[in-house]
Amino acid sequence: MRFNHLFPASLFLLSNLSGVSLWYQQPADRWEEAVPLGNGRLGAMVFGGVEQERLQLNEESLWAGCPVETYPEDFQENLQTLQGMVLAGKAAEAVEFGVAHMTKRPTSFRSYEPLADLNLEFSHSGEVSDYRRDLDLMDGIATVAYSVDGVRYRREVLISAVDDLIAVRLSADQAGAINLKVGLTRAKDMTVEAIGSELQMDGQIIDIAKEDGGREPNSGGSGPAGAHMKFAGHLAAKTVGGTVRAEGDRLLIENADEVLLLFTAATDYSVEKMDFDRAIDPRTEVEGILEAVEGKTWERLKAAHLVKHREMMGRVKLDLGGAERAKIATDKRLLALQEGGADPALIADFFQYGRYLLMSSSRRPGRLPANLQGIWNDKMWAPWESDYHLNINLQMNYWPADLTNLSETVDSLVDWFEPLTERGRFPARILYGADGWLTYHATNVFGRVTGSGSNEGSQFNNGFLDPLAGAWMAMTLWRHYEFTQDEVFLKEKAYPILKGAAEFLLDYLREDKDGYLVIVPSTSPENKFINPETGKAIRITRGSTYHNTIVRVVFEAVIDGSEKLGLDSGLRAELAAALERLPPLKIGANGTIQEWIEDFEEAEPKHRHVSHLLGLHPFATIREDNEALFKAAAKTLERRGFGGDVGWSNAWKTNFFARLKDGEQAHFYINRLLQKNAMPNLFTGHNGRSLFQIDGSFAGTAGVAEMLLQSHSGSIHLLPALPEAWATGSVTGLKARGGFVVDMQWQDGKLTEAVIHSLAGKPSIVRYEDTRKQLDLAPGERKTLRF
Ligand code: FUC
Repeated sequence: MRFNHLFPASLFLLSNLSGVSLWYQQPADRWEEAVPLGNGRLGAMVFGGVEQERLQLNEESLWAGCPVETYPEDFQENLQTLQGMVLAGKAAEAVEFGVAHMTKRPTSFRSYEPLADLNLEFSHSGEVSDYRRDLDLMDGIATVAYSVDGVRYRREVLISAVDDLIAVRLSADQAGAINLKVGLTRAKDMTVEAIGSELQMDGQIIDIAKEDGGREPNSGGSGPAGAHMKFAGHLAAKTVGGTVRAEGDRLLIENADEVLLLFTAATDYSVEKMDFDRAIDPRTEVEGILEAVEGKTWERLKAAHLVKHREMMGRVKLDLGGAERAKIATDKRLLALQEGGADPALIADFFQYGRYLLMSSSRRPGRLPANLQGIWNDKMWAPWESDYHLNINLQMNYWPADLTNLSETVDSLVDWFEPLTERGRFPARILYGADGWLTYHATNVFGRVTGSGSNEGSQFNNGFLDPLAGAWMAMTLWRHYEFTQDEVFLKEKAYPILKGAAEFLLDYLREDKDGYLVIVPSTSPENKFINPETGKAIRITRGSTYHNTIVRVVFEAVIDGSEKLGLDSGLRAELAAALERLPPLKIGANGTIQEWIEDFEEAEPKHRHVSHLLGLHPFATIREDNEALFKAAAKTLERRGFGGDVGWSNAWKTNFFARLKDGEQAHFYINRLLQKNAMPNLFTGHNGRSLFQIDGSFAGTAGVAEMLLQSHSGSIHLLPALPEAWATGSVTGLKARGGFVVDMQWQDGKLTEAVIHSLAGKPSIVRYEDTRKQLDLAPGERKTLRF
């Protein structure tokens, strides 16, 4: 088939100029060129091929494996031995001991899997012209349009959160022109039956042991073989004109004027049980969803979807200038940026795309958080299992949630996190003899709460050395409360979870030789220092700055929460006393914030993690009013540089520099993220532009917001880090802590007007440059400030 790439300007005018979209003049060749859709539970990547359309599908809970916990024998006794070694400075022996005695197979778990592919095979011949595919972010609709043999064809795809299904609508400008075959395929574990105008798919994941030829990328093992999660899907085709009938395991549609395909899927997973549950019949679930839309037309489904989608996406509008570049295809704009051109409007689109991705991967009807790839994964064994990583990645996923006015995306996180913390009480008691709960750095839908890693070394060094990862994650709930001021959420969700985290930490702290309370053994994700005695790189120590910061912010939050709720005065006093005894943040001989309690040299000075600056971002223990720490933080970032250009790390640095009020450096890093890490569909990679991870998108979006508005230091700081490149612009709908929504306009680098809308009636101080204004608004009241 010949392909005419030219796209006439007249067709561009028909496209949606007022919205924000990704658009292309050719179909996707690779997955990283396809565009994502999602409703929080179902996901699809739309390729937009002319003869072969592929919709790569996901369902959020479809994981291989089953619940597996690994409790190393005699852990508590061995922990005491290990603590003794670390406190006595015998780091090398401690690691050897830990890996040998405090690990257990299977060290890891299986992967999040793709659901299926929905394949549409069209019988076209002749030259294709006027091709265009786009993803309208404001509408949540992917559209493919092209002409063949004088007929203009149009394909629209949406995933409705209202009706919980995928809808594909095919139309043409001539009657009877639509001919195609519709099929559902999967690499394994699924059968498909075509009956009349419907396709029924039934699945049962069969995990195969390595010795029987199964795949095992984790050398420490990933859990037992067996018949695990079940799933089902159903597709119904309706046509206007023409015919539809079953042919083999596909549907054959002939001479239709219009086609509507409705698809939904379900598994037998239960988030309450954190397991599959044979009492759930996925087929029944699917039938229920499709019965509820019986008789609904495309127009009705689309209208309901648009109302909901536009309401959420439309809460924030961002204009950084340069909107005329929207007439250039997204991949070409990205290339131009990667070659050094400026495109502030592409940064604004990337910002909106991050919001779009978050609401598409973490929202009801979904009950699970956005995983390492959001919800989109085409690999039977995804990198890092596409899991929930709690030593930076899952935290990042929720940085933009409240800030960019998508607070309800946190609900799906809490649906999963709350039962996870309940499961985490057992290892706290059994492994540490402690109250409260814990989770380590990598977990999954089965609620893994014991250490994991690809092998014993990783299980110990990344996993068992970091039982504080969950406590860090819990601070996401505290921030959600700070933004929403939702007292019921505080009382019922955030406070009890944080209290459990604090109880664990309190029991786990030990006194060191200097009289400080420290976590021991301790680590700084996933960096090593040079052991001064052996000259070798090692991770284990006591009281890393990372752990000290987590302990501090969790204790402060629980003290604050308990005061607000009038609860737990005894615990509050204990936490306050412990806070006094935590090690202070230290500045090392080279002027940087010390990553470890001793002034060790980093094994990798440019390491992607910058966990010793947790106090700069996302927390606020390193603030402007402490000039020495602020300067040392800047020096730390200078020394770290952009390291290996890991996507999420470049995105984090945008946030760090925004907090340092350094708009130019923040701008450098958000550009660098797009230049070094963005793929044609604006997903970002872990290794340069490959190895997709969603966290770069989410942290990048949060970073843009932090450049425009900050509220972590007791004030609402307007335009704290505006770069020269965004001299004139506007934003509406960003949120600030204390229950505020903020709109701003600025010109030639100066704020001209801000509207502060109070939702909760809390007092606040509004800050711009050196001016500070006290605001006392009633709930629902708004005030316009002119500058
Ligand atoms: C953390 C990071 C890696 C990667 C992984 C999923 O462990 O150190 O770079 O992002 O998570």
